[in-house]
Amino acid sequence: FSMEKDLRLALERGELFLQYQPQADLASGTLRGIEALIRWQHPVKGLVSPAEFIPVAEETGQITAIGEWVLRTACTQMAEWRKAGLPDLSMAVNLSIRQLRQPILGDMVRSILQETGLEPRCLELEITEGIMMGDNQVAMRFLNEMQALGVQLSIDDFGTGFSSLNYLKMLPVNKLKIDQSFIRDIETDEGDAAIIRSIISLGHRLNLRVIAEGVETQEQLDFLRIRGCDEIQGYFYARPLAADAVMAFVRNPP
Ligand code: G
Ligand code: G
Ligand code: MN
Ligand code: NA
Repeated sequence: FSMEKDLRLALERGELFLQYQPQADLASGTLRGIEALIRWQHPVKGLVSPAEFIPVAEETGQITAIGEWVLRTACTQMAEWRKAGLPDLSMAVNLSIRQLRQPILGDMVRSILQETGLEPRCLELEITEGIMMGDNQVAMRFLNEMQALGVQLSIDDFGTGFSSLNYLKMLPVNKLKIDQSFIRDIETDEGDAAIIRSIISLGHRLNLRVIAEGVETQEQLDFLRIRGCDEIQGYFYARPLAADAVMAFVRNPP
């Protein structure tokens, strides 16, 4: 089993697909956005986790083609749902650092938006703090271009990476996503609770929305709501859904 070779075939054979995880507004309890999450149904190995194959795709450069497929598929899907009556929500797509170092990424996003007719404000791009490391000129130009276009930007896994608050101030982002590792023991670990409170107030002082990931219980949700967190994502509200289950979820939310 060579993952690199199989991954090359995966795109051609249609083994990659997306799941969609709903995100809720904490104040109103309503659906606010959706994150697209890649999945790989390998013919022999079964379901392979992106945690396993995305790092390989980044190393081999295959992330370029895969990333373009993810963007096009997610935007096409969202444009379809918008036509079918889905309200004005955002579709969040994960970008890897390697994609952000490519000068053509801006053109790609713009042409995909044009092709699909999706409104720029309905696309949200998730980047990680790692973008602040090393030469980030290309990435900064891309982020500024996306902001000017009206595309939303968020920082994923916030709090786990190399975090320079000085860079955070310069990044044209709209939202912080608190990493799920801080949410897990929210009720028992005073350190995690303190970090969550700090991220929420930091985000709000910088005029950013704050979303918590990996919320699995009512207690975690209550903790976050009381502390003023804006949104949640996690199994408690909804698991990642197959595309054909999303409209049913929208019509009949929890
Ligand atoms: O969905 P799951 O928890 O299995 O995802 C594991 C990891 O894979 C997460 O870090 C997530 O951000 C990442 N991931 C999921 N979908 C994509 C994608 O389309 N592109 C990139 N670059 N990463 C993704
Ligand atoms: O790194 P990123 O935030 O993009 O990855 C999100 C990942 O977290 C997805 O792979 C998704 O499957 C997973 N996930 C989403 N909600 C929950 C949750 O409530 N609990 C756990 N353990 N994982 C979750
Ligand atoms: Mn993400
Ligand atoms: Na995350």
